[in-house]
Order: sequence, then C-alpha cells, then structure tokens
Amino acid sequence: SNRSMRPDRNTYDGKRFVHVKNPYLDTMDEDILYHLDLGTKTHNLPEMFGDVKFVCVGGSPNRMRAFALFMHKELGLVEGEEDIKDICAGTDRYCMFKTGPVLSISHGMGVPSISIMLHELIKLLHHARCCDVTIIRIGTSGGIGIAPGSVVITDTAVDSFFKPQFEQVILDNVVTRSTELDKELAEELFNCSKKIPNFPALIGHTMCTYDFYEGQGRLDGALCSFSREKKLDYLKRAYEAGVRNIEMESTVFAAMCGLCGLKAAVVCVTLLDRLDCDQITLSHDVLMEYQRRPQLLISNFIKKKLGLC
Ligand code: R2B
Ligand code: URA
Repeated sequence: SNRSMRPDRNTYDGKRFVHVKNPYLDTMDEDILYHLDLGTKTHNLPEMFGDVKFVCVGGSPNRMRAFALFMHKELGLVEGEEDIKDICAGTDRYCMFKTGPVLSISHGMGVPSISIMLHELIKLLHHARCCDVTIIRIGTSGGIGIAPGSVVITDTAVDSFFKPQFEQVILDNVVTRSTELDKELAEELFNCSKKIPNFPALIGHTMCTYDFYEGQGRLDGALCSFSREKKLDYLKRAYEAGVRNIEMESTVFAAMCGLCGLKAAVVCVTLLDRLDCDQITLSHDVLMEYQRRPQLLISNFIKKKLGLC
C-alpha cells in the first residue's frame, strides 16, 4: 500500500503524529477547547491524553459512557470503575471518558455537531502529542436490503448523491473533500467480526445525510412531499451504488480524519431495513443488544491490537 507514503501522514521516527493544518494555531498563546471545557493553559494535555491510541466516538453520551466501562472491564485495568469520570463534565455539549489508551467521546447527532467535536478533539490529540492514533465511529443506522441487527463496516462514506465526497462551505466557497476511509482497517475489523459467534457483519458504503426524515427518504416525518414509489426507487438506486446503510455523520468524519492523518473507521449497526419500513419498532432490549454489537467488535479489535487476545 502507498498509504504510508502520503505526505499528509507526517511521520517522524516512524511515529504517525496527529496533525492540524492551520498555520494560526502555532501563533496562539492559549487554545481553549470551548465545547470540551478543556484548554492548553488550564490542563496538562500531554499528561492527561499523551498515551491515547484508540479514540471511539458515537452519538449518545450514555452509550459512550457504557462503552468506556465495558472497555475498562475488557482491558482488565486495575483502577476501579468509579475513577472513570466524564472529563468534559464542565460542559453538557459532549462527554468524554478515558480508560487506559482508549478515549470514548460522544458527538451528538448530525454533521455540524460531530464536526465541532472533531475540530476540538483533533486539536486535543495534537496538543497532547499523541501518535499512532486509530479513531472509530460506532453508531446506529438504517440498513438497505440487509437484516436489522447487521453491522456495517464502512469502506467509503458517500453523500446523498452517492458520491464519495463531503462539501464544506468555507466563507462563501464550497470546498470538496474526499471521504475515503482506511480500507486495510475496514478489512481488519471485518476479519475480527468473523471470530465473534452469531455476529452478522459486512463491508459496504455508508450514506451520510443531513436529516433523519426527508433527508433519508422517510414517509413518516412532519413533512413528506414524495411518493412511496419515489422513496423505494431512491433507496434501490442507493443499494445499486453499493450503499448498505444510512446515518448522519460519516462523510465529515472521514474527510476530517483523513486530512489530519488519523486512521479512521465507521462501524454502525442497522436498526431496520429501509426497504421494509421507516419506523424503528424494536423493543428496548433488542435495541440495547443491537447497540452493543459495534462496541463488542471494537473491544475485540482493541484487545487484539494490544496483544490481549
Ligand atoms: C444515527 O442515528 C442518529 C439518528 O437517529 C444519527 O446520529 C445517526 O448518524
Ligand atoms: N440512524 C439513522 O440515521 N437512520 C436510521 O434509519 C436509523 C438510525
């Protein structure tokens, strides 16, 4: 692979540092990560985060707390669970938990919410001088033509037009960024999934939209101006283009992590098959079990990487 030769991978002594691409950052005497309630003068970021190797992000604060507690147990770390406190407790925008080399952070719903968090998280990893970091989004999604409960490992994130790109408006220009993810990492995760009994997983494209209802072709929003036939035609064309699930953050996640030299993956469980329905009718217990599937896969992956299994 020619990945390691990419100039934006900033290697030094064989270490892959997280890099920010902003000449102004070096000229700032202090950097306040406002939405995380952290800063370079108020916190010793290298001491707090310098050993981070795996960053897991997901929409819901409670799910990301549960993931950190699960990871803590799986890593067999000595300190008690009570030591895993919300590092961002000073703000209720996002929450963050750390256990050993694993950081677990919530990002809320949608592109603007995750993008604010990622700007501050990437700067945090840079200020903390972290190296060789892998970042994984674990989440929920709507499947297309696959059984509910299947876990989709994204090879490429695509937009609503099935294009592998993210359009960022900057001043009054539109800048188009690539949404390719690390194919080797996706394969590695897929191989890892095969070792878990009764674990339906596949690799496919993930479509990222700006809305859950009209933006995902649902017939059950407060507004709907298209027919059932048009909806199905759109979703079938998405399937033909390789799309296996729909969610709301993957394109900007892939674009920002790619530009900043982070090895990135997206792993989402599907809660329904959009060719069958729009409403999520799963019982609470089934929903909770499905939501734990990406967590189980990632914990196995991390343990394997750390030589623990
Ligand atoms: C998946 O689930 C959320 C919407 O229900 C959204 O954050 C996403 O990407
Ligand atoms: N999340 C989404 O974005 N869409 C779904 O259909 C389910 C979860």
